[in-house]
Amino acid sequence: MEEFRGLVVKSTGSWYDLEKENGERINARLKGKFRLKGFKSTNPVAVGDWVRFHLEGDAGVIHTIEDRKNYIIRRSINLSKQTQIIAANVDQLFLVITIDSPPTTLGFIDRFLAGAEAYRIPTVLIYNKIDLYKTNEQKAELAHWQSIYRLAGYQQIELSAEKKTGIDQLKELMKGKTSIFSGHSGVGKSTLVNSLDENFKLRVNEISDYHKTGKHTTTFAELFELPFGGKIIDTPGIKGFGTVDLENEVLSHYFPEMRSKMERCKFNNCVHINEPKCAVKEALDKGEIAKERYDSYLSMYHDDEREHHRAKGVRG
Ligand SMILES: Nc1nc2c(ncn2[C@@H]2O[C@H](COP(=O)(O)OP(=O)(O)O)[C@@H](O)[C@H]2O)c(=O)[nH]1
Ligand SMILES: [Mg+2]
Ligand SMILES: [Zn+2]
Repeated sequence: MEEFRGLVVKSTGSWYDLEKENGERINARLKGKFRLKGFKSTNPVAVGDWVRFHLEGDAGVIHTIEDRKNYIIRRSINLSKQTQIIAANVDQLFLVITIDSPPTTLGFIDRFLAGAEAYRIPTVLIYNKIDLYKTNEQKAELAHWQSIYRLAGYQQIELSAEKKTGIDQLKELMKGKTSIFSGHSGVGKSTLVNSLDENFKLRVNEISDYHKTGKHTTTFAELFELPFGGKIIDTPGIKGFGTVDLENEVLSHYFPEMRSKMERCKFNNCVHINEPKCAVKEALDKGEIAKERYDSYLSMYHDDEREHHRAKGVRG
Protein backbone atom coordinates (compact mmCIF):
# COMPACT_ATOMS: atom_id res chain seq x y z
CA MET A 1 0.00 0.00 0.00
CA GLU A 2 1.37 3.41 -0.90
CA GLU A 3 2.34 5.52 2.07
CA PHE A 4 2.18 9.31 2.26
CA ARG A 5 3.52 11.94 4.59
CA GLY A 6 1.35 14.82 5.76
CA LEU A 7 1.24 17.79 8.12
CA VAL A 8 -1.81 18.03 10.37
CA VAL A 9 -3.27 21.47 9.69
CA LYS A 10 -6.62 21.12 11.39
CA SER A 11 -8.15 18.88 13.99
CA THR A 12 -11.83 18.62 14.72
CA GLY A 13 -11.86 15.74 17.10
CA SER A 14 -11.93 12.55 15.11
CA TRP A 15 -11.12 13.94 11.65
CA TYR A 16 -7.99 15.75 10.55
CA ASP A 17 -7.06 17.92 7.62
CA LEU A 18 -3.66 16.96 6.32
CA GLU A 19 -1.43 18.74 3.91
CA LYS A 20 0.71 16.49 1.77
CA GLU A 21 4.21 17.55 0.86
CA ASN A 22 2.95 18.54 -2.60
CA GLY A 23 0.48 20.93 -0.96
CA GLU A 24 -2.58 18.78 -1.60
CA ARG A 25 -5.17 18.72 1.21
CA ILE A 26 -6.71 15.54 2.40
CA ASN A 27 -9.22 14.48 5.05
CA ALA A 28 -8.01 11.75 7.35
CA ARG A 29 -8.90 9.74 10.40
CA LEU A 30 -6.90 7.58 12.73
CA LYS A 31 -6.41 3.92 12.11
CA GLY A 32 -8.64 1.89 14.42
CA LYS A 33 -7.16 1.04 17.80
CA PHE A 34 -4.56 3.69 17.33
CA ARG A 35 -2.47 4.12 20.42
CA LEU A 36 0.53 6.23 21.11
CA LYS A 37 2.77 4.74 23.73
CA GLY A 38 2.88 6.62 27.01
CA PHE A 39 0.02 8.96 26.22
CA LYS A 40 -3.23 9.20 28.05
CA SER A 41 -4.69 11.66 25.66
CA THR A 42 -8.20 12.18 24.44
CA ASN A 43 -6.70 12.92 21.09
CA PRO A 44 -3.21 11.69 20.27
CA VAL A 45 -2.71 13.67 17.07
CA ALA A 46 -2.30 17.45 17.13
CA VAL A 47 -2.05 20.30 14.70
CA GLY A 48 1.61 20.63 13.76
CA ASP A 49 2.20 16.88 13.81
CA TRP A 50 3.80 15.13 10.87
CA VAL A 51 2.05 11.85 10.20
CA ARG A 52 2.24 8.88 7.82
CA PHE A 53 -0.93 7.66 6.20
CA HIS A 54 -2.36 5.55 3.44
CA LEU A 55 -5.54 5.96 1.46
CA GLU A 56 -8.86 4.22 1.80
CA GLY A 57 -10.93 5.61 -1.02
CA ASP A 58 -10.67 9.39 -0.79
CA ALA A 59 -9.85 9.47 2.88
CA GLY A 60 -6.50 9.19 4.55
CA VAL A 61 -5.91 6.70 7.35
CA ILE A 62 -3.19 7.81 9.77
CA HIS A 63 -1.06 4.97 11.08
CA THR A 64 2.04 6.71 12.45
CA ILE A 65 2.91 9.97 14.17
CA GLU A 66 6.47 11.10 13.57
CA ASP A 67 8.59 12.06 16.57
CA ARG A 68 7.75 15.47 17.90
CA LYS A 69 10.23 18.21 18.64
CA ASN A 70 7.86 19.49 21.34
CA TYR A 71 4.18 19.75 22.14
CA ILE A 72 1.82 21.77 24.26
CA ILE A 73 -0.76 19.99 26.33
CA ARG A 74 -3.82 21.05 28.18
CA ARG A 75 -5.40 19.16 31.02
CA SER A 76 -9.08 18.52 30.68
CA ILE A 77 -11.07 20.59 33.10
CA ASN A 78 -13.16 17.64 34.19
CA LEU A 79 -10.54 16.02 36.43
CA SER A 80 -10.41 12.94 34.24
CA LYS A 81 -6.62 13.32 34.24
CA GLN A 82 -6.77 13.13 30.51
CA THR A 83 -4.68 15.55 28.59
CA GLN A 84 -5.20 17.12 25.27
CA ILE A 85 -2.31 17.91 22.99
CA ILE A 86 -3.15 21.21 21.43
CA ALA A 87 -0.17 21.85 19.20
CA ALA A 88 3.02 20.07 18.18
CA ASN A 89 6.34 21.09 16.68
CA VAL A 90 6.10 24.74 17.65
CA ASP A 91 9.25 26.74 16.90
CA GLN A 92 8.37 29.87 18.84
CA LEU A 93 5.77 31.71 20.82
CA PHE A 94 5.05 35.38 20.43
CA LEU A 95 3.65 36.97 23.54
CA VAL A 96 1.89 40.17 22.55
CA ILE A 97 2.03 42.78 25.31
CA THR A 98 0.51 46.18 25.92
CA ILE A 99 1.51 47.88 29.15
CA ASP A 100 -1.82 49.55 29.86
CA SER A 101 -4.30 49.35 27.01
CA PRO A 102 -5.24 46.75 28.05
CA PRO A 103 -2.94 46.14 31.03
CA THR A 104 -0.55 43.20 30.95
CA THR A 105 1.14 42.49 34.25
CA LEU A 106 4.73 41.44 34.78
CA GLY A 107 3.40 38.51 36.81
CA PHE A 108 1.39 37.30 33.85
CA ILE A 109 4.35 37.64 31.50
CA ASP A 110 6.67 35.78 33.86
CA ARG A 111 4.24 32.90 34.34
CA PHE A 112 3.85 32.64 30.61
CA LEU A 113 7.60 32.67 30.05
CA ALA A 114 8.21 30.04 32.71
CA GLY A 115 5.55 27.80 31.17
CA ALA A 116 7.13 28.22 27.76
CA GLU A 117 10.54 27.36 29.24
CA ALA A 118 9.02 24.19 30.69
CA TYR A 119 7.86 23.29 27.19
CA ARG A 120 11.26 24.33 25.81
CA ILE A 121 9.71 26.70 23.33
CA PRO A 122 11.49 30.02 22.77
CA THR A 123 9.35 33.10 23.35
CA VAL A 124 9.68 36.51 21.73
CA LEU A 125 8.03 39.46 23.44
CA ILE A 126 6.14 41.82 21.18
CA TYR A 127 5.25 45.24 22.55
CA ASN A 128 2.32 46.30 20.41
CA LYS A 129 0.53 49.68 20.09
CA ILE A 130 3.74 51.69 20.40
CA ASP A 131 1.86 54.48 18.62
CA LEU A 132 0.09 54.97 21.97
CA TYR A 133 3.28 55.46 23.98
CA LYS A 134 3.43 59.26 23.79
CA THR A 135 4.41 60.71 27.14
CA ASN A 136 7.90 60.48 28.59
CA GLU A 137 6.44 58.52 31.44
CA GLN A 138 4.99 55.89 29.11
CA LYS A 139 8.21 55.68 27.14
CA ALA A 140 10.22 55.28 30.32
CA GLU A 141 7.93 52.48 31.47
CA LEU A 142 8.38 50.66 28.15
CA ALA A 143 12.16 51.06 28.38
CA HIS A 144 12.05 49.76 31.95
CA TRP A 145 10.17 46.60 30.95
CA GLN A 146 12.55 46.08 28.08
CA SER A 147 15.52 46.32 30.43
CA ILE A 148 13.97 43.66 32.69
CA TYR A 149 13.62 41.15 29.86
CA ARG A 150 16.94 42.05 28.24
CA LEU A 151 18.60 41.07 31.51
CA ALA A 152 16.61 37.82 31.47
CA GLY A 153 17.84 37.16 27.92
CA TYR A 154 14.60 37.35 25.98
CA GLN A 155 14.29 38.65 22.46
CA GLN A 156 11.93 41.62 22.21
CA ILE A 157 10.48 43.72 19.43
CA GLU A 158 8.18 46.71 19.44
CA LEU A 159 5.68 47.62 16.76
CA SER A 160 2.32 49.05 15.90
CA ALA A 161 -0.04 46.62 14.22
CA GLU A 162 -2.46 49.45 13.50
CA LYS A 163 0.07 51.84 11.92
CA LYS A 164 1.96 48.92 10.38
CA THR A 165 5.33 49.98 11.78
CA GLY A 166 7.86 47.35 12.74
CA ILE A 167 6.03 44.55 10.92
CA ASP A 168 9.00 43.63 8.74
CA GLN A 169 11.17 42.60 11.68
CA LEU A 170 8.35 40.33 12.85
CA LYS A 171 8.07 38.72 9.40
CA GLU A 172 11.82 38.19 9.44
CA LEU A 173 11.54 36.29 12.73
CA MET A 174 8.65 34.20 11.42
CA LYS A 175 10.29 33.05 8.20
CA GLY A 176 10.59 29.30 7.93
CA LYS A 177 9.15 28.75 11.41
CA THR A 178 5.94 27.67 13.07
CA SER A 179 4.69 30.27 15.52
CA ILE A 180 1.87 30.80 17.98
CA PHE A 181 0.61 34.22 19.04
CA SER A 182 -0.59 34.64 22.60
CA GLY A 183 -1.52 37.45 24.89
CA HIS A 184 -4.51 39.00 26.56
CA SER A 185 -7.65 39.74 24.65
CA GLY A 186 -7.45 43.24 23.16
CA VAL A 187 -3.65 43.51 22.85
CA GLY A 188 -3.94 43.37 19.05
CA LYS A 189 -3.21 39.77 18.04
CA SER A 190 -5.80 39.68 15.25
CA THR A 191 -4.81 43.10 13.97
CA LEU A 192 -1.17 42.05 14.01
CA VAL A 193 -1.64 38.77 12.19
CA ASN A 194 -3.82 40.45 9.59
CA SER A 195 -1.14 43.10 9.04
CA LEU A 196 1.35 40.41 7.99
CA ASP A 197 -0.19 40.02 4.57
CA GLU A 198 -2.74 41.90 2.45
CA ASN A 199 -4.76 38.84 1.59
CA PHE A 200 -4.50 37.19 4.92
CA LYS A 201 -7.60 37.66 6.97
CA LEU A 202 -7.39 35.31 9.86
CA ARG A 203 -9.66 35.17 12.81
CA VAL A 204 -6.71 34.38 15.07
CA ASN A 205 -7.87 33.55 18.54
CA GLU A 206 -11.48 34.40 17.85
CA ILE A 207 -12.22 30.83 18.74
CA SER A 208 -10.83 31.47 22.18
CA ASP A 209 -14.19 32.98 22.97
CA TYR A 210 -15.51 29.44 23.34
CA HIS A 211 -13.21 29.38 26.29
CA LYS A 212 -14.95 32.15 28.16
CA THR A 213 -18.29 30.39 28.13
CA GLY A 214 -16.64 27.55 30.01
CA LYS A 215 -19.05 25.16 28.39
CA HIS A 216 -17.08 23.15 25.97
CA THR A 217 -13.71 21.57 26.53
CA THR A 218 -12.77 20.67 22.98
CA THR A 219 -10.52 23.19 21.35
CA PHE A 220 -9.88 23.31 17.67
CA ALA A 221 -6.51 24.45 16.54
CA GLU A 222 -5.63 25.28 12.96
CA LEU A 223 -2.38 25.82 11.10
CA PHE A 224 -2.09 28.57 8.48
CA GLU A 225 0.69 29.15 6.00
CA LEU A 226 1.83 32.63 5.23
CA PRO A 227 2.95 33.64 1.74
CA PHE A 228 6.38 34.73 2.94
CA GLY A 229 7.15 31.28 4.30
CA GLY A 230 5.99 31.11 7.91
CA LYS A 231 3.34 29.10 9.65
CA ILE A 232 0.95 30.14 12.39
CA ILE A 233 -0.90 27.77 14.65
CA ASP A 234 -4.07 29.40 15.82
CA THR A 235 -5.09 27.84 19.09
CA PRO A 236 -7.24 29.03 21.91
CA GLY A 237 -5.56 26.63 24.27
CA ILE A 238 -2.59 28.45 25.72
CA LYS A 239 -3.75 31.78 26.98
CA GLY A 240 -1.58 31.80 30.06
CA PHE A 241 -0.15 28.37 30.70
CA GLY A 242 -2.22 28.41 33.86
CA THR A 243 -2.38 24.64 33.86
CA VAL A 244 1.32 23.89 33.57
CA ASP A 245 2.55 22.39 36.79
CA LEU A 246 5.80 24.02 37.74
CA GLU A 247 7.16 22.23 40.78
CA ASN A 248 8.88 24.48 43.27
CA GLU A 249 12.06 22.41 43.38
CA VAL A 250 12.68 23.13 39.69
CA LEU A 251 10.89 26.45 39.28
CA SER A 252 14.12 28.44 39.00
CA HIS A 253 15.17 26.29 36.04
CA TYR A 254 12.44 28.06 34.10
CA PHE A 255 13.97 31.47 34.73
CA PRO A 256 16.94 31.51 32.31
CA GLU A 257 18.85 34.18 34.21
CA MET A 258 18.60 32.07 37.38
CA ARG A 259 19.37 28.85 35.58
CA SER A 260 22.67 30.27 34.39
CA LYS A 261 23.73 31.24 37.93
CA MET A 262 22.43 28.48 40.17
CA GLU A 263 25.20 25.98 39.64
CA ARG A 264 27.32 28.31 41.78
CA CYS A 265 24.87 28.14 44.72
CA LYS A 266 26.36 26.42 47.77
CA PHE A 267 23.54 23.91 48.03
CA ASN A 268 22.59 22.01 44.96
CA ASN A 269 18.95 21.94 46.02
CA CYS A 270 18.96 25.69 46.67
CA VAL A 271 15.62 27.36 45.95
CA HIS A 272 17.24 30.80 46.28
CA ILE A 273 15.11 32.13 49.10
CA ASN A 274 16.75 31.71 52.50
CA GLU A 275 19.86 29.68 51.77
CA PRO A 276 23.34 31.07 52.48
CA LYS A 277 25.87 31.51 49.66
CA CYS A 278 23.17 31.61 47.04
CA ALA A 279 24.53 32.75 43.66
CA VAL A 280 21.09 33.80 42.51
CA LYS A 281 20.60 36.16 45.44
CA GLU A 282 24.10 37.52 44.96
CA ALA A 283 23.29 38.22 41.33
CA LEU A 284 20.07 39.89 42.45
CA ASP A 285 22.01 42.16 44.81
CA LYS A 286 24.43 43.08 42.05
CA GLY A 287 21.54 43.94 39.72
CA GLU A 288 22.31 41.10 37.34
CA ILE A 289 18.87 39.65 37.96
CA ALA A 290 15.92 42.03 37.88
CA LYS A 291 14.09 42.51 41.17
CA GLU A 292 10.76 42.25 39.30
CA ARG A 293 11.65 38.83 37.93
CA TYR A 294 12.76 37.59 41.32
CA ASP A 295 9.48 38.86 42.82
CA SER A 296 7.54 36.90 40.20
CA TYR A 297 9.57 33.85 41.08
CA LEU A 298 8.70 34.25 44.78
CA SER A 299 5.05 34.78 43.99
CA MET A 300 4.90 31.64 41.85
CA TYR A 301 6.80 29.72 44.48
CA HIS A 302 4.35 30.65 47.22
CA ASP A 303 1.30 30.06 45.02
CA ASP A 304 2.50 26.55 44.39
CA GLU A 305 2.97 26.04 48.10
CA ARG A 306 -0.60 27.15 48.76
CA GLU A 307 -1.93 24.83 46.09
CA HIS A 308 -0.14 21.88 47.60
CA HIS A 309 -1.64 22.72 50.96
CA ARG A 310 -5.10 22.87 49.46
CA ALA A 311 -4.59 19.61 47.68
CA LYS A 312 -3.67 17.95 50.96
CA GLY A 313 -6.68 19.45 52.68
CA VAL A 314 -4.54 21.73 54.81
CA ARG A 315 -5.93 25.19 55.28
CA GLY A 316 -3.48 27.77 54.05
N1 LIG B 1 -3.58 52.28 18.70
C1 LIG B 1 -3.45 51.01 18.34
N2 LIG B 1 -4.52 50.18 18.42
C2 LIG B 1 -4.35 48.89 18.06
C3 LIG B 1 -3.11 48.39 17.60
N3 LIG B 1 -3.26 47.07 17.32
C4 LIG B 1 -4.55 46.77 17.60
N4 LIG B 1 -5.21 47.87 18.04
C5 LIG B 1 -6.62 47.95 18.44
O1 LIG B 1 -6.82 47.18 19.62
C6 LIG B 1 -8.11 46.57 19.62
C7 LIG B 1 -7.98 45.08 19.83
O2 LIG B 1 -7.31 44.49 18.73
P1 LIG B 1 -7.48 42.95 18.34
O3 LIG B 1 -6.60 42.72 17.17
O4 LIG B 1 -8.90 42.62 18.18
O5 LIG B 1 -6.92 42.27 19.66
P2 LIG B 1 -6.90 40.72 20.06
O6 LIG B 1 -8.02 40.51 21.02
O7 LIG B 1 -5.59 40.49 20.72
O8 LIG B 1 -7.05 39.92 18.79
C8 LIG B 1 -8.74 46.94 18.28
O9 LIG B 1 -9.60 48.01 18.48
C9 LIG B 1 -7.55 47.31 17.43
O10 LIG B 1 -7.90 48.25 16.42
C10 LIG B 1 -2.00 49.29 17.52
O11 LIG B 1 -0.87 48.96 17.12
N5 LIG B 1 -2.23 50.59 17.90
MG1 LIG C 1 -8.48 38.57 18.27
ZN1 LIG D 1 20.49 29.72 45.19
